[in-house]
Amino acid sequence: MDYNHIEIESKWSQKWVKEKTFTPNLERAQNPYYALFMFPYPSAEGLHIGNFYAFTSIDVLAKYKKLKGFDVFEPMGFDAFGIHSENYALKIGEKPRQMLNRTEDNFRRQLKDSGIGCDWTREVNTTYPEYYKWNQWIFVQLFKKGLAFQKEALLNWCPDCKTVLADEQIENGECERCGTISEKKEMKQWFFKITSYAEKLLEGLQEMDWSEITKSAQKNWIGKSEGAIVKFEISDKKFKNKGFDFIDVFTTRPDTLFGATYFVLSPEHRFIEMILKDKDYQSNENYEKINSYVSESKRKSELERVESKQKTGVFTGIHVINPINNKKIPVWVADYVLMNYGTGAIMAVPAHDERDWEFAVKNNLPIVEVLKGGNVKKEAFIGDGEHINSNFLDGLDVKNGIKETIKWLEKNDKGKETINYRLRDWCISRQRYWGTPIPIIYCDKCGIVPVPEKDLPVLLPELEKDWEPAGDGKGPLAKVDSFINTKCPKCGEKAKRETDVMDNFLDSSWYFFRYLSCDNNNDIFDLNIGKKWLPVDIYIGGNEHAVLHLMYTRFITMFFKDLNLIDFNNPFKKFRANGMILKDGKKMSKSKGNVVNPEDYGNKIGYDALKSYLLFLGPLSDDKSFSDRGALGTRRWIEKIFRLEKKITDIKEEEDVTRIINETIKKLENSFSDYKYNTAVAQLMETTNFLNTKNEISRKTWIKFLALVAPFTPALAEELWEKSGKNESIFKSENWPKIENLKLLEKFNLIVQINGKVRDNLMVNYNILEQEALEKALCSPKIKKWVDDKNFKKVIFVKNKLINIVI
Ligand code: ANZ
Ligand code: ZN
Repeated sequence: MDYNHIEIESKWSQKWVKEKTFTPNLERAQNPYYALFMFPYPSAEGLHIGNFYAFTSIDVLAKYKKLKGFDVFEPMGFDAFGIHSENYALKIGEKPRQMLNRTEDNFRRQLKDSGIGCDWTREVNTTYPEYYKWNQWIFVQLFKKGLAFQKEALLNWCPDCKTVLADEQIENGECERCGTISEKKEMKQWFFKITSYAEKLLEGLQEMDWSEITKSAQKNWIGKSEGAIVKFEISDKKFKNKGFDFIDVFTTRPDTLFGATYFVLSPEHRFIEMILKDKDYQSNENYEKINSYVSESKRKSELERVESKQKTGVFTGIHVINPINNKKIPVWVADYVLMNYGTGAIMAVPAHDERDWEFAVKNNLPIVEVLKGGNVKKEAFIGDGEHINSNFLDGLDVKNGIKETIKWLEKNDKGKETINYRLRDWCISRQRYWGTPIPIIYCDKCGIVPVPEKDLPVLLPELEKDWEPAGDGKGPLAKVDSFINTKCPKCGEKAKRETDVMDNFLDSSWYFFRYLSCDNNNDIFDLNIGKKWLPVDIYIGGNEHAVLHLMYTRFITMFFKDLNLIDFNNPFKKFRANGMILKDGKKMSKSKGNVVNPEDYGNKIGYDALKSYLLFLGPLSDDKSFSDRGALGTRRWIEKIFRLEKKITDIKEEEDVTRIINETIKKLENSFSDYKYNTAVAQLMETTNFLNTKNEISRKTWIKFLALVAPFTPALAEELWEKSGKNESIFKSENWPKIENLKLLEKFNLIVQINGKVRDNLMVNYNILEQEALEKALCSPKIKKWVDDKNFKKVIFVKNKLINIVI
């Protein structure tokens, strides 16, 4: 009776799909539990082991909850629009739709084969009009509330992908997708005003039961800074009254204002743009220097500018007035000041800011100490201390200095208290083909008009050719006359459609709502079903999505709440970030040839073995190293379970067996609640070995044991469950075993005597048997002093009380 994983696993995976074992009744469910994994980009031929691990981590929990009597919903879909899919289609020279038909089939087949318990009746696909209609609906709602808007912006541009990238899509100055160094380009784009939710997004983090690393990544990304805006008047008459009487700076340290000895503008600052165009300035001796410096720094990436050890910059020849002491200070341009933070201008306080100090020393600018405590001739002093050289601030510490300065600024109309966020608005426009068309119409008479809801969806036309990005800053739809030309919904005159498509991070920001009502054509989702099932109970996925996807889902969820669709702000009650799967300690990559393809292992050792091996590798959040040897070990464990079946007889369950089953139940429940699946699998292996030492196993034990292994090795468990005479799936009713004879879990203090004299106390299991008690006693150092393994005459054992060794 060899264990044939191919036969058993394919039998059960087909049966589960056919019998809809994992399809809950969403309307009638009594005990809803929504288990969600991040739906995949089908932008490869098949499943990646990293995704597969995250899916498995959700699935094992879902199956456990099902055995505990929950109505579990574990949906699956495809995040198939967007740059990932389009780039893959470009790479293999196929049209996206055609490519996806194949890859999606393959993903689906692999997931079904692997026995992941998805509800296959409610698949969602973001490229279907039934779905993206609602992306457009969301866009229109945001537009109506002033939260979708257009602006000219300096954007990150990937010259290789030929598209605009969001800040989050740039890693170390490079396009996250293709690794090309991103550039800056000025373009008109659509944005979502996520910044108006900045405070709410930050505050919400506090009560969220999410992985700490994810929460802290979000916190940093939002980047709240408290400080002040300070207004500096331009002192040179020539350059005043050109829209720039004052230039604002953002500072977190208004208390250092007396130490502000120079002023710095970012090269992209509008004031610089203005003076470079000014006739008067063009004759200024500094014009050439400034002009070439500005164009030079445009070529640098933001990261280069921030991290560069050599702080460069040039003097403009212009001055501003420090409002607190009316001193004239020089205005410089330097690219260590970024345009997209604060106001793009700073007051430089070299005595107390490291960057300013370096810059001042290099350029011979004055350094004025305004806080006691350091030696500002040697380095910037950034600690707290007593203010000096600061008039009415003298003697105050930093906190009070800030308070008093803000009071002064506000009273004298020279500035005000401000909070600044690092978070930027979400650029939603993509100059690409493979995405949701932005539902906007431009009319010469009426201006910008959103497509009326009744006319949604705006269909993405099927393009036979010229769907590739052209690199001219416009999307391929700009060449499709039948798409562009339309009528204005307001006045009926000829009008033109927007030709950009949306960032697919919108698609994935709300898909878990749609799973609940994927057939509903009237509403984005059914509110009653939503009420019952949301928020999602558990969400697992990679932490690389901490500031992209997971931030956007929170934003859109908050927006839904403001639309009164739901009454919560946090979409996921729990989120856990999973670690990476490495191969033999190294990152997997095609070039190294060490990529683990789940399907290969499914075929070789079976999916039950593969999944339980992945879980056995370590706690959910850790990075783990996959090895073929280890995977084979798990396979042998499964065979061992399969062989145990021979031992089943009609005996009564023995007490030591009840005890170990109880311990297993407890261990497993704990490991499910703290996502340490590895300890669960280890315990199950131990239990298996224990049962293997027995000549007979009772039916009762067997039934309990099968339920315990079922979340980890579902096909094997079903097969043995059926063999034991059950005719309904193990997952169909509440089969999770209960702890019996609670006393068996308790421990007590066993007194250990030598010749009737107490020599030790040992905490042992209640109802411990004589043999085990003796073994334990003989291991104790205190007892070893008196006896070794053999030199005793007899043993007196009083159950649950004492053991007396006579020597
Ligand atoms: C004067 C000052 C004195 C500053 C001092 C710091 C220390 P966080 O905390 O990150 O918000 N800053 C403002 N805008 C900037 C920009 N666009 N590019 C580069 N630097 C900029 O940092 C706020 C501080 O960073 C601000 O406070 C400003 O320098 C600088 F002893 O103003 B501070
Ligand atoms: Zn019109």
